[in-house]
Amino acid sequence: MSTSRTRVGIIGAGPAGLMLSHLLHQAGIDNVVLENRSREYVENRIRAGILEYEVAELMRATGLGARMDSVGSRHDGTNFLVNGQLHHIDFQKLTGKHVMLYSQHEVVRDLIAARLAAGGEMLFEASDVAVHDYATDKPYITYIYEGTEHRLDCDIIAGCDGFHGICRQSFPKNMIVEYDREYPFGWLGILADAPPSKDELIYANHKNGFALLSMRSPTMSRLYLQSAPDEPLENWPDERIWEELAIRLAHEGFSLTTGKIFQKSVTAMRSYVAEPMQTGKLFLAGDAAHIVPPTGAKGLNSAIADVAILARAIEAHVLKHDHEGLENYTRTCLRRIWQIERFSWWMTSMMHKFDHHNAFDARMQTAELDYILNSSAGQVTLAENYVGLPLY
Ligand code: RFL
Ligand code: PHB
Repeated sequence: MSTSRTRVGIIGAGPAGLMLSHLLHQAGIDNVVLENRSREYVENRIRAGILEYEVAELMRATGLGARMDSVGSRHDGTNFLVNGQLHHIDFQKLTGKHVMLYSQHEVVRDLIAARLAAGGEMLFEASDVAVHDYATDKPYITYIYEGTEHRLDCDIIAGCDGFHGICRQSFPKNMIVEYDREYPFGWLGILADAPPSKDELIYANHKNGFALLSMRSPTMSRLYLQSAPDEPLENWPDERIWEELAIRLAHEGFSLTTGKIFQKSVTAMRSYVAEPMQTGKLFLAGDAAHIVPPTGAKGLNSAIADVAILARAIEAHVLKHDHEGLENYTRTCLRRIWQIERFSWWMTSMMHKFDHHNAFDARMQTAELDYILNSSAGQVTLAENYVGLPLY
């Protein structure tokens, strides 16, 4: 077995692991990223699209703003469609902030490019990754790379390995308390070669179910339909998808631009939080510790927020021997995470069709939307959460 050493061993090259690596490098703290998939795979994995205001600012402040500001687009507001009536929420007017539309896989590409340019060590296709002795001051990670077994000694291990990763599962038995909610629906998502039918997103509450119009570029649309959580894709030939989107998104003056669908997938929806997010020298960040339904566009953003907090805490620990940030890591993250969980659950509850709703429940949903979209206090609540709560 070959042995090497670094300060921080990072497991997972998603947005959380890569951003942590980038932030630590900028603070002068060496680190190694271990990822079990290939670089090509992670760079092409289609997921989120919206960056909160402060996440976009963090990208800019750490030298990652150039492509985001040229290829991405700034959204000063968004739309809610209820009962065929469009309501515009003006983030800029309500909060002085905006969001950026920029694909998660582009963020991942930018981060990988920045780490490579800085000579960062990232090992893709590392298998059998396992964490050891994290309850001591000498934790280490073992893995197999190019057929050889390796051992990486470090001071701290960051578990950024997503919901199905090994780090959370490596916590001592019965230590983690899990908070979980599964929703009785999923989202059928498509990517299509079709110019976006609107300049900003449309979140639609329709009697047939939720729909979302989003986009990736001036020639590419990203659209979603509420479906069963395990909806078979065979039920949805392209024509049926376009027909249903046209029904759910219909309103005065709107016409849906269609085009060739080149990607189709179904994602089940859940809310999940694991407490605590740390044990000894092992720290979880991003989807490894929590999941939100995508209705609030928060998954990627909360992963970045965790590692911004973790990087600061590691920096204070390593450079100033100030251990408070690391000791309080779970508490600091979870306060923000629970706010995000609440917002994502609330947006999901307000915008979807629930089959178990009776006539009263349905009226409650309509009344809530009426209040939120028409009262200035309601609009501020929505906008403030959507553009993102402060990172720290
Ligand atoms: P990631 O992105 O899952 O990255 C974890 C990385 O760890 C690797 N890994 C391992 N590496 C080594 N050894 C192991 N044993 C490993 N096990 C796993 C994985 O290969 C991966 O590279 O987690 P991270 O960094 O915390 O980032 C979180 C975000 O990716 C996630 O919250 C969002 O993408 C969620 N999400 C969405 N969020 C939004 O805000 N808006 C969206 O529209 C949106 N759409 C989505 C989504 C998540 C999806 N998933 C999970 C299937 C659409 C989908 C389909
Ligand atoms: C997306 O563009 O994929 C997207 C945007 C907003 C959401 C979820 C997904 O709330």
